Amino acid sequence: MASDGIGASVLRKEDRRFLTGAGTYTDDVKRPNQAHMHIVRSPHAHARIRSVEADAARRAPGVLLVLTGADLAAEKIGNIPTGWLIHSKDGKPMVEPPHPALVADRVRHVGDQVAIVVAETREQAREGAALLEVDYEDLPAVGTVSKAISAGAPLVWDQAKGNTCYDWHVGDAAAVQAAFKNAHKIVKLDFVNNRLVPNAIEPRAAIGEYDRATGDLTLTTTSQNPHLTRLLLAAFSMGVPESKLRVVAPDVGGGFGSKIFHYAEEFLVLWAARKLGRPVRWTAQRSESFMSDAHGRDHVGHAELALDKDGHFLGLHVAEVVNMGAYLSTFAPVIPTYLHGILYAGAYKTPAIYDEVRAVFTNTVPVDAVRGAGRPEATYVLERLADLAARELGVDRVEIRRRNFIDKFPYQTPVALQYDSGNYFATLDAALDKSRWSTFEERRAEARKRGKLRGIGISTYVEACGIAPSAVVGALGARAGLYESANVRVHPTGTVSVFTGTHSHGQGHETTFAQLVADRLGIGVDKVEIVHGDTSKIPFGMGTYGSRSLAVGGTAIVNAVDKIIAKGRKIAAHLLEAGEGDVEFRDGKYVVAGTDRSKSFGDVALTAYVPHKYPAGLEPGLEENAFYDPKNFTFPAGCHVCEVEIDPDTGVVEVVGFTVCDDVGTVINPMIVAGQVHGGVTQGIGQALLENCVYDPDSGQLLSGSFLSYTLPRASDVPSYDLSTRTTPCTHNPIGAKGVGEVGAIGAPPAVMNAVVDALAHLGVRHVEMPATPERVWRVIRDARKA
Ligand code: MCN
Repeated sequence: MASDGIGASVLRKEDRRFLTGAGTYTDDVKRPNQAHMHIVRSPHAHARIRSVEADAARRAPGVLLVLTGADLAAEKIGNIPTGWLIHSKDGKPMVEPPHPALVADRVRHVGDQVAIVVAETREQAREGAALLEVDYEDLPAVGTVSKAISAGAPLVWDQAKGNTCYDWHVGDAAAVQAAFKNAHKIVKLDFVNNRLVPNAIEPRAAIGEYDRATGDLTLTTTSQNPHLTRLLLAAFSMGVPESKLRVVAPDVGGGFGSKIFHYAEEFLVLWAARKLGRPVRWTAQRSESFMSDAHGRDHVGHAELALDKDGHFLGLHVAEVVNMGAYLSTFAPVIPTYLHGILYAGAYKTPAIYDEVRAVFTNTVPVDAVRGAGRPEATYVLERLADLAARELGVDRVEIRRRNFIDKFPYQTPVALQYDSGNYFATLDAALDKSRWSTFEERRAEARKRGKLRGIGISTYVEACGIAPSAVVGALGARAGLYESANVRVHPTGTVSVFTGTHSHGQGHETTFAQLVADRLGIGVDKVEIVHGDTSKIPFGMGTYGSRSLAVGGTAIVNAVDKIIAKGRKIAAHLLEAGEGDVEFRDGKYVVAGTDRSKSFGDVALTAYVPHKYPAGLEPGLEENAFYDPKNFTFPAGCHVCEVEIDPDTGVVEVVGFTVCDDVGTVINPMIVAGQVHGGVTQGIGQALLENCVYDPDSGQLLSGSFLSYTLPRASDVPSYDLSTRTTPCTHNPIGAKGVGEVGAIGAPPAVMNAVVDALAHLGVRHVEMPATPERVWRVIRDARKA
């Protein structure tokens, strides 16, 4: 292993610019003659637009352009499309309502875009917008899932009866019914998976530019997925070939899923720029982010687990209603279906599983992927059920998991997935050991002396990430392929530029991908540059989401590097006057087997570009492309153990210990992997204890529309984590890597909630809903004591 190759905690190359304030985020990009866009957003959750009076706004100082939904409709500009088609149980396609970039007739959530005002300055755009008069006729609204399915609920879309978008299922209903008939015990759980606002540090921003001479359009945007954005703009709204449209996602300050999607604002800045012949920019205010970034989670459901007398899981039935919001965001339909229902096997050999998912429209911001996306929701239900089953059967919580663990691989689950590798016992044992699980009761007793209720919780999760292969997802409704691309360009001096279709917005690809290449080529990490986020430079790529970048994008890179090595072998063999088959490539050198005759990678690179002594018939140059379509998902897994202390007088839950042992396959950079888990666990603790996006059920008003009412975890809310890994390599990619970007957010919430319930179990508490805020916990304790 090179000292900075695979397995080394190389410091992040990108941090030099980030830590010195030299990063270039979209809002840092300034253009000569730029104009500023302000978006007029609906203050109503549901209203008919009677009229828009724009004359005063148009006459306001500095205002250059005002455009409304009527202008959009007049130009017959296409709607924002959805990337996945789900079919209901009865085979019917989901209801797919139009999603215009500006609304002309009926607004459907607070924050819906009604008009844009473009002016010389940001302030003038805002002041001009204040003069725009929109006459709304308020309509009855639906603010929550429960309201959406209630009898006589107003309809968000007339064509979606009962507000239903689709009614999907996975698994075998009859097998589950049979399992329940033979059960010794059935454990039941009503659950809510609380709605989250993604809240990346950098708000969304976009700059549109139009070159009148060439007709070229450039969009600079906060995207996790620049090629997808280009494709959707070219095909649906801008009406230009891809060659005329460049999308650049420069440094992006976090996304957590919310920047995968194509948003209206990306079209609006381009549209306005083309009309004005000037660059047009927009950056969201934080309050705008709350009402326009896609949200996450938001499930309400009921689950039942059937067990035999020894605690073996026999069957699982889950029925849930999930929120789509007012429109279908880019990947919304797939999140609570193929990224959710198929996760209900978890780490267990449950032979029969059936999940029913009814997706509903509400007058709220669209709901789509947020870190974990569908998988935390399933893991939460399953891991809460495992704990409840243990308690109700009188079996130890750890023992019930061991008894049900999948122990042979590959393993075919009853809900479509085939796990390729894993060792759930190894991560469990390590986490138990490191968390000092066996001596917990001493700590509980000590805490009680201080008046604190201490609890410990466990979750043993499995994740499916790097969603694949394209043909399979295509059959399931994906309207895109899920491969990844790489271009590897070796320069004459032997340095390397790698162009990847993935996008890094905090994950450290510039370092880990460089390690991957450096390791393979036997050169230093400093010799490798990673380029991403610019459609004019890189081959068509699918971006970053679903913890796919290393397993899918990294494999494309490895495959391209292997082509480089193979071509280099021909050049080296010629230089060494040896047969190609006799030349080995190791530690950065081509060596004639069994001799000390060799040529360095640098010598070969130079020869490729100065081909004076060169194999006949071989092209000069050293540059290769690869597109990689994975054969399967990867299946990270692991064990999270959380310890909490609750103050019974205030209901405040303090996380006092958090231990994680994950299996993410071969680890490229342990420090970066730890950082990923760290961030994910913190978001998981946030979901469990603090974060809750609340809409008023009747008015559809966003009640938690700022950081005054929406709580993100801060450093003081979390302890130091004990993080470790145990490795079973992925069997179907050459790196052996599984994803890590979301594991923390998946494993953590049930570990925290199981700890909270454990702390309160002696009071007869069976379940506490997320987020376990002080008020909620205080009420639970009060009610339990009364009872
Ligand atoms: N890695 C590694 N060894 C492994 C697995 C991964 O060294 N066995 C490294 C990778 O090379 C990469 C990082 O860990 O540098 C994360 O890799 P991966 O699991 O492939 O995830 P992605 O790079 O595809 O990132 C997506 C994932 C998702 S889906 C969300 S949401 C998320 C996350 O990453 N959003 C993030 N982590 C985030 N981190 C930051 N800082 N900001 C976000 O918005």
